[in-house]
Amino acid sequence: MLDSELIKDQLYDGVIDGDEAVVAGLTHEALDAGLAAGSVLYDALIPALQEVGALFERGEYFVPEMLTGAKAMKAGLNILRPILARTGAKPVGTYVLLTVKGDIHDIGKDLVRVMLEGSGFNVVDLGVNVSPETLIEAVKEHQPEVLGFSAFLTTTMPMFKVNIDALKEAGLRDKVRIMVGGAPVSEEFAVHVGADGYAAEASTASRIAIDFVQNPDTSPYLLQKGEHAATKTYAKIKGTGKALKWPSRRLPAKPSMTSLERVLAVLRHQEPDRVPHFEWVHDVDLIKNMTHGGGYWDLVDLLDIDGVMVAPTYRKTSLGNNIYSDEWGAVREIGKDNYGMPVDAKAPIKGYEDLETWQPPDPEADFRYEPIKVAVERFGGKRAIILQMRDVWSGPRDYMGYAQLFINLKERPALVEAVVQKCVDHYIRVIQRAAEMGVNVVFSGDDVADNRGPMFAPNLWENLFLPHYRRLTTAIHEAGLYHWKHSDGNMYPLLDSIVAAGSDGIDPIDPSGGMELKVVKAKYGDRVAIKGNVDQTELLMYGPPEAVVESVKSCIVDAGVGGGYVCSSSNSIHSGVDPELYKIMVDSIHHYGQYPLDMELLAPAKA
Ligand code: B1M
Repeated sequence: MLDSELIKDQLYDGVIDGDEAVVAGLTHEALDAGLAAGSVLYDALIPALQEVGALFERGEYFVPEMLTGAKAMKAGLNILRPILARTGAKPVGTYVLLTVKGDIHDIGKDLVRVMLEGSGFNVVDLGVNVSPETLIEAVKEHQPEVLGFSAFLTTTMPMFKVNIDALKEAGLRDKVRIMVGGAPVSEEFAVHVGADGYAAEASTASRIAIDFVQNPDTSPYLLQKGEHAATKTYAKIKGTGKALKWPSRRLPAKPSMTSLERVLAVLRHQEPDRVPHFEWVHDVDLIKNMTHGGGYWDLVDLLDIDGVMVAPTYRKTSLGNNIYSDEWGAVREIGKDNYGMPVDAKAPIKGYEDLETWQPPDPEADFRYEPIKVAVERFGGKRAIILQMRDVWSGPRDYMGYAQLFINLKERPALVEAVVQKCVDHYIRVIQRAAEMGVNVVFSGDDVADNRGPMFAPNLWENLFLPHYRRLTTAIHEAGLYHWKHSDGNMYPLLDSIVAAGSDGIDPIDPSGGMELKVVKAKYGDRVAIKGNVDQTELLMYGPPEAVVESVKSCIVDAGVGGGYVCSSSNSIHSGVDPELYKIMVDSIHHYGQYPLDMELLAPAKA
């Protein structure tokens, strides 16, 4: 008979390694060897998953390791569950979890779910974009001890309070503990909305939830309302009421460069006549509002935006109810911000067998290039025409499913690479054709990092993704174009390789990820152009206007000296951005960004 301690040690290691088959096999062995199901769970599986969470918190594990660890743990738990049920063991408690209405980010919530399940909770996951009405129904039906709300956007964080008010109105608020979390959420905000708990990480979230159930009155994590002085207003600031004063130095009647020359000068690390401006994405309704019903290209003219984004066409087939399928085989649901979010369960690539039939759309189809033709006719030779593409990450994310991609990175990296290969082959051909039509720059928006850093281990970047990334940048240069790389989050660990791979520009030097323009400028400014980073998570939403002006000035001081810099938001002009504040940002760039830079003018305003 096997030593029971040895089996438990091996089970523990199996979860740490994320090895589902090993954990399932050892769980059977442990039971056959006479170990109690409870002992297997509480002495091996639960401590192992807690260690996986701790490794993630310490930055030693990434999302793939966390998801495969949870999957392995679940393989053991599924075997134990019927036995535990027979012996009368009950779940730690019931936990209803959701991402709030208007928000479709799910992976952070999913990690919270796996940690809760691993800690013995019965989790009812309501998914993303969940309305208060659905929440109330679920609370009535499942009577959870704890409710968890995730929000990942400043615009959706107020839904915490809307949900809590709805619970109050339904007479349910006092029956549950409420926890909140998500990248932009803070403990202070949790207090502000009247939640009971907040956690920055998934593993802490599950520890607090256990505490809520076991020590409902004395939990040390219970937020002490009133003890945390709220320093932020969390309310829309309407501005200070004072009219903004622009510097007395007059704008030249006629700029000495075209927008195209300006952007190209930046890409060659030279000083243009003034700091250019363009954005990766503008919200459709904001465009309509600013142009009185016009489109993106009207906005470009209205604000004198230097770079024009244009994407190839991929046809959609409507499936009704805001759901459509696209030419890549993905099924998408249109939500807030008009984002066509892939429905992961319908992702076209589930396994190697799908690779034989799954093909990217035909890059030779002429209709794909219609928007490019029109953009070149309207703006060619005057403004920089920027082809909006992807590079190595978003393809597998959308065609395998986000969570499944992370799992595949650990379990089937060759499958992921095959998808990357096919996507990049397609992009290269599209880029070649677009180059022939007069495009100037390729801009690839592919988010591989969050606030902590890259979402997967560095060796995967080096060995799996980077070779294809290099293939892409080489093809872009061979087509006579420049490449601008966009990724959210803390990109510091990847920048050396991205710059070495030949990218010509970096965007948006994300301040939420702790990145600083002046640091990137000092280290890479002689090799790449830099774009960013006026904060869109609060400043461009709430102001005040004077702070927007000051932020533009400080960005120009940090990154604009000597040229090589495009001033823009720190992500996109999304639906929460105030059009007036965006206009003030653009006007500030025009007024303060003229070369030679006037450092006196750019000095911070006296308080
Ligand atoms: Co979006 N996005 N996004 N995005 N995206 C963020 C969140 C953003 C911070 C990027 C940035 O500005 N740097 C920004 C929000 C800024 C803000 O408002 N404060 C943003 C934006 C602006 C947008 C769009 C508006 C962009 C646009 O279209 N113009 C749009 C909005 C769509 C919508 O929801 N309506 C959008 C779209 C998308 C994609 C669809 C492309 C994709 C989501 C895919 C998906 O989720 N299936 C996406 C992604 C991937 C991101 C980033 C890059 C990464 C998010 C992620 O998966 N992180 C993100 C950048 C960033 O975070 N810096 C960004 C990995 C995950 C493991 O971490 O989510 O932090 P995280 O979860 C952690 C903790 O927060 C915590 O535990 C988890 C594990 O430890 N936690 C909890 C989470 N929930 C918790 C609950 C708890 C307790 C802890 O208690 C209940």
